[in-house]
Amino acid sequence: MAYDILIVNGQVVTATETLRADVAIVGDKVVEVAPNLRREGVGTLLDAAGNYVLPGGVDVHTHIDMPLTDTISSSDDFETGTRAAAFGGTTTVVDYAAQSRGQSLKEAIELWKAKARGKAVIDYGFHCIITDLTDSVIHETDELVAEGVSSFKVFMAYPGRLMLDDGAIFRLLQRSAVNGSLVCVHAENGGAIDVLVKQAVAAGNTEPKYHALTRPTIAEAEATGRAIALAEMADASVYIAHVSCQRALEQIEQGRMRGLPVMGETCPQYLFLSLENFDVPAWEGAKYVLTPPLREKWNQAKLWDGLASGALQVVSTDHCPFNFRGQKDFAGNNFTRIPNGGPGIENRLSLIFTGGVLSGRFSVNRFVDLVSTTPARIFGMYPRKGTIAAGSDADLVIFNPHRQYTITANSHHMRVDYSLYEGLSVTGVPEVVLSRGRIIVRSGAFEGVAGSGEFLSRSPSTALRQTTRG
Ligand code: DUC
Ligand code: ZN
Ligand code: ZN
Repeated sequence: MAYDILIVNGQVVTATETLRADVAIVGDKVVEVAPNLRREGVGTLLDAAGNYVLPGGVDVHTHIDMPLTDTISSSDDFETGTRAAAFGGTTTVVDYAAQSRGQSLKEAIELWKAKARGKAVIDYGFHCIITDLTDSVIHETDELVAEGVSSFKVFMAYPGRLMLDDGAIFRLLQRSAVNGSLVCVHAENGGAIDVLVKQAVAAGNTEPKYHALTRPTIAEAEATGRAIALAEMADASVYIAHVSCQRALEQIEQGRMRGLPVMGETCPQYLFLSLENFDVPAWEGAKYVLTPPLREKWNQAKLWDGLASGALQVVSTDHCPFNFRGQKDFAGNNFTRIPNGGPGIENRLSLIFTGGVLSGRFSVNRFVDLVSTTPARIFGMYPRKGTIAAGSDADLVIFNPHRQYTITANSHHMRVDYSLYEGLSVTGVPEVVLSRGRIIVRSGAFEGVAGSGEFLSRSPSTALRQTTRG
């Protein structure tokens, strides 16, 4: 059998090994990984000399084409957002489809499928955000798992809008233990935060930095601990989304030390940015209004340590872009009206490679584990996604670990008018990106096709408990 594509001369990196090997592709699958594979009759030969060959990145936390209000949606649609992901070496996203009050979960998923269909350039799955947990919604979670939507998100913040109370979260966790789904939690104490927000506004403290100052780390830590306790009572696994600070991380560490199947992700913004980013002229601070918020800088080192030690298992982006002009700056002089969220889907691999591997914090294998393998495992996509092995999808990145570049909004591909990392120099660039055996990015040019990405039906993760106790 002649190979359609053969990648030669590269160093193949997985979560567990680094080897000099060729990677052979037939159709949309990797068929062989071994040294010196036959070159006769090969369709396309890709020379990866001097480069790593990585499994495509798996970003399990994005908000693409997400309506925030009647008039504001996140600024990337599934074409622009997944194209930018591809430029950054990410070949799978799991986006958050949101249930509106009164809506069935299936309606939410159908709506998100319609947003992605015909547009996505890489494969995509969905988690479903539950904002209205009725008896019928509880039953519906079983059906969604059967249809490949095997994870849900709940909010402990935003009372009256998105928040579920502890009883509802507990019921969902109990059900997840039965149907094999995974509950992802936005852990912040919404009731206390809302009081702090009202007090800040009443005192005239309305600039963007007060968004961060009214959401203290203890509010995140308390909710993280409560989510873990609820999961323990329900005998369920739990996944803590977007961990931003040491105090919340401690709660995860303590849970895991007690043998509980607790998992946590962090995001590049919490590793590279801090409260110091609010030291900019007046309303430019709106760019950094994210939830959970940016923290005091010393937390960054603790989060990196958590990634190195295994206390945190995933780096996702929480890509939720809003333009500075026309979306973020529409809020007037009031932080409560600034759309929360920032762009990042394109920057994750370069940032984590630079800050993690090149800074000596962890190995290139741990890097692959954090940005690809473990997210694929936790969310029921492994080994189809997240590794390089015979039978896996040919989602691959030829990654140049030496090339340096400066992140700027002028040169990024996300449809948003600013970068959280403007002017930051990083090293590590995806030179060639393949999605299911098709070259979609090569030498800085896009070669993919809108609509070629497919919906990924994800399994309940049977390996979950072993994975997390390891
Ligand atoms: N939670 C998220 O996961 N993303 C954006 C804002 C939020 O509250
Ligand atoms: Zn959240
Ligand atoms: Zn999010």
